[in-house]
Amino acid sequence: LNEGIQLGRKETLASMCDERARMLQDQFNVSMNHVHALSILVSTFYHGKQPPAIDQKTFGEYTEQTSFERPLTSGVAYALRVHHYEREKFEKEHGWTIKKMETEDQDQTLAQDCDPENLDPSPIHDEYAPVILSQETVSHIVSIDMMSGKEDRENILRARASGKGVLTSPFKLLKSNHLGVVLTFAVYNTHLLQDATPEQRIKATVGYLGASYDVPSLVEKLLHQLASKQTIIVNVYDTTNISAAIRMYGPDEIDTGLVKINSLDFGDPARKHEMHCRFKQRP
Ligand code: WA2
Repeated sequence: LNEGIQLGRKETLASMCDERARMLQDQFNVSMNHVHALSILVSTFYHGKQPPAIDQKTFGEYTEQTSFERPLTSGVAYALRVHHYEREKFEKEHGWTIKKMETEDQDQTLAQDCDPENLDPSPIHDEYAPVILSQETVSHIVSIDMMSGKEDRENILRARASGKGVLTSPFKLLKSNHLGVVLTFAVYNTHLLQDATPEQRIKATVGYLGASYDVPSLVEKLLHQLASKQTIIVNVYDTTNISAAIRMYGPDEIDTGLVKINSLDFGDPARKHEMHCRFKQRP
């Protein structure tokens, strides 16, 4: 009889975890597809028209009104590829300088609220990726060079060489107290064939469309829609480096016996994620 109860508990936990993992993965996939579509929108209406047929006002309104299409995201933005020889002209045209991203170890009191007005100009590099269009929710990143942040830079380089949507490891997003991830799609100036080489892709790159995911608050919102928060504890991990998993959501894991592990597919084969589910109480 006891064995039967144990088996029932195990099955209950497994089905609850499967359901949550599937929901999270599906919602992530849906928003990834819409971010991809946004990168085509920018390609068509910003780069495909002379002068561009999208400005900040249009992009801001469009992305705000379609935000329901991108569950789990906290905002989307577009960063333009600017070579150093174009910098002066670019800055004059936009009326602002390209800014360096504020990092953790820098003095926060000098740049309170990450107001771009208080940030330092980006030091000289071959190229930059300043944000020129943003959803209102992430307007604080406008004018910041996304290549000046380690995680954002790695994503940009990987996105443009691959032509695929790519994800960062979890890191503390600007103006957020939680760990989040950024999804990036490169925008190209020509129609590239499916089998274009990385070199052809890099050469044709004109910008980067990105979305930020504030994982803890957005996963919380998702799981809240389901009852049973009282029954099970859910954790989400980035397990790309199996010996140093990063907890993205949920409390410190304590051993309560039974645990169900589901792998999550967030669409970037270079990153691995898992959901761990446990009962709150022992039987
Ligand atoms: N978006 C929002 N908050 C952030 C962030 C980011 N990156 N990086 C750090 N905090 C415009 O890949 C291009 C968005 C980067 C895209």
